[in-house]
Amino acid sequence: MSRKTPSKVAIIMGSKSDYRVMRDAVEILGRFKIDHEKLIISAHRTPKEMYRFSQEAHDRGFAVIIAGAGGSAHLPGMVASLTSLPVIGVPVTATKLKGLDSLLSIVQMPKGIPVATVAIDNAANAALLAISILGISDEKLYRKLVQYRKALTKKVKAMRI
Ligand code: RP5
Repeated sequence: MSRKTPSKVAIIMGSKSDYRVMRDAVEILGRFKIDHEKLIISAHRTPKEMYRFSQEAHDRGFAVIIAGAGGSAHLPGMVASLTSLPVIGVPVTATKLKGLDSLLSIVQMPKGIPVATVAIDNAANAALLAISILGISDEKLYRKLVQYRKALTKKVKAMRI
């Protein structure tokens, strides 16, 4: 199926418990007025739903998928294996290994099936990366991102010790 330039972002996560981290992505996408959907999909506990979502994501108009999971975090990698849309993985702190388990699960993808992995619990960066991707074909959005970064620069320049 062919589509117009898609601009919707999917924010998926393995459990409701991941939302305390993933809400940062929701907040950033909201601030940039990016159309998005939040879904709970578990690689281990709802594998059939994960498969269906991944297969349908392109036709549903998603341009980027942000996937957060903790522990043995297979969700981002499995979704990336089932769709050619860009997948950004967010390692979530959920176990006694404090997110390192999740980080290594997400980042160590085999050659050919990439997942863009952000820092542990850094869902905000996942959203900003998604916005950078969308900004390639949306000049207005790109300019907004430039302004956002200018504000960060200003903030740091104003820092005093
Ligand atoms: C992972 O297990 C989820 O992504 C979550 O981070 C973790 C714990 O899930 P719950 O036991 O809170 O449902 O699959």
